[in-house]
Amino acid sequence: LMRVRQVRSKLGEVNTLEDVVRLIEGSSRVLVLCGAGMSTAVGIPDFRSKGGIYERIRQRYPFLDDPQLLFDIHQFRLDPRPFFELALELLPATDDALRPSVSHCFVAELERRGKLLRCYTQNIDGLERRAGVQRVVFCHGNFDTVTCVRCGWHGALSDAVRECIRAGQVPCCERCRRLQADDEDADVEEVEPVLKPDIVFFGESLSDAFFGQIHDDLEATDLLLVLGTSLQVAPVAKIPTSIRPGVPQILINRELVARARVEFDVELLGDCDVVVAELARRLQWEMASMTPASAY
Ligand code: CNA
Repeated sequence: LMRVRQVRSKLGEVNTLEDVVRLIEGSSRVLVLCGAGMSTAVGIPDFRSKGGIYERIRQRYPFLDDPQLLFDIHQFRLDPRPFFELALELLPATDDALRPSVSHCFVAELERRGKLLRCYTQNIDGLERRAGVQRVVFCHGNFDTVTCVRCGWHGALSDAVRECIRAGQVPCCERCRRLQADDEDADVEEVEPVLKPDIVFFGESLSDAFFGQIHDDLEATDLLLVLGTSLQVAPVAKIPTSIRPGVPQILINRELVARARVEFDVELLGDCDVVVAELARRLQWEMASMTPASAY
């Protein structure tokens, strides 16, 4: 059952799904730009949809002017507790409970077929990697590692740290703790040695991986596929307007993306898993995981 809700196109009103199929067939350097909408089907809420994380923040902290403040680095330094209270909802499970979505698998399939130039993800759930995508740039970092805000110690997110966050506590740097315990003159007024997950907060710079790669990729790509993002967060949001003119741009999202709508050649509106499953069917790609979770 086809549930693409709306198809708009600068390439012509008819057969736009076929246009996209032909563009994918003819492309060898697809740049995928994706966001939280890729993972909602597997149970991770996005930021801005109804029932999403921003709505939960508004309910939980009605006195906050802006839900974004929970992910603001200055706010985090002042008080990291609200972030960690919410991190539970963004923290990927340790086990295999969290499976990549059909859309993640579609990106992996693009790569397997030698068509993926790069996947730029704003997501921090790491599901691209779990789906097997290797040519991925985590623009906003991810939860794999943590850094001590006081001493700069950097390491993997251990099970102990994960447990601590799951228990609703603020994880602290053991190294700093030991030094503090040994040093009787320690200044108790010093910054708390909080372990901050290496995700990019508002007010922080994007990963080096992003800046090291994006310029070349903007030049090299021959097709842009934007999946499950409201394109509200710069500089990632500027990718569609920074690509060479003439490179086709496709949006696959539940809703139109207001700020960039004039940029897209085709807008396939609907659940991204449903849309990419239909594309895969028309491309005659046999893929193991091509049944949208919502179909069950
Ligand atoms: P957003 O602003 O919440 O936008 C998500 C977009 O996806 C919206 O336009 C939705 O309509 C759309 N959408 C939601 N579900 C689907 C679906 N099943 N199919 C198609 N479209 C859908 O989130 P963005 O990614 O644009 O914002 C960037 C932030 C969100 C990044 O910095 C992320 O780190 C952050 N984030 C990440 C995760 C994650 O890692 N899974 C979860 C929540 C937030």
